[in-house]
Amino acid sequence: MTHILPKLAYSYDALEPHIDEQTMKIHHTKHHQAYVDKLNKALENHIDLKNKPAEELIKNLDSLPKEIKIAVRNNGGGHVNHTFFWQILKKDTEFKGEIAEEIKKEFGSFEKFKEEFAKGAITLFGSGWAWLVLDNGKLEIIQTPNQDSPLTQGKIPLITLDLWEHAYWKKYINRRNEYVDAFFNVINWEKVNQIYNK
Ligand code: MN3
Repeated sequence: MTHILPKLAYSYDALEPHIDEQTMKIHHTKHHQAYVDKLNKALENHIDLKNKPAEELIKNLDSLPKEIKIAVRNNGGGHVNHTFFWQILKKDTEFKGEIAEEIKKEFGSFEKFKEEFAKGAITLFGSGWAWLVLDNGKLEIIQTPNQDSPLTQGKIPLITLDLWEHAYWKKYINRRNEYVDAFFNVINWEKVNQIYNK
């Protein structure tokens, strides 16, 4: 099995004006593609690992041979994180369903949740991701550096935001806070609710 770049379920301009077309296109066809290519390269001589889904590799990083662990952590992580990120993006879906109820219960209100998530995203030092995850059934906002995935920590991702500069510099320059604000307009709540219910 060779890992391949997943197709997006929408066009590159579907998230405008919040995430611009050119950023989406480069992010998907160049950045994400590069993680896929490097993951395949790392697994080239590991026939036993080639057929495993990337999520499995990331969940079990510690069991990987030493010589490819870092490459899989970075590039397998990059592949898995981006694949997940694309799925939870859609413009103008409604905040509702079981996940909305759970968020209101855990954080007090949607506004409070936004505040907490934005704080997690803005305070991340350097490149990485902000996440809403399920940790033993409890909602939690966390950060991961680089391309590290919550899957490695046994947590289940529900929402994520790519905070590498390549995800926003074209439109937002150094204004990460504006990018984070805009993100709340493109969370695909239908999808997040589906994942939560699974
Ligand atoms: Mn990225």
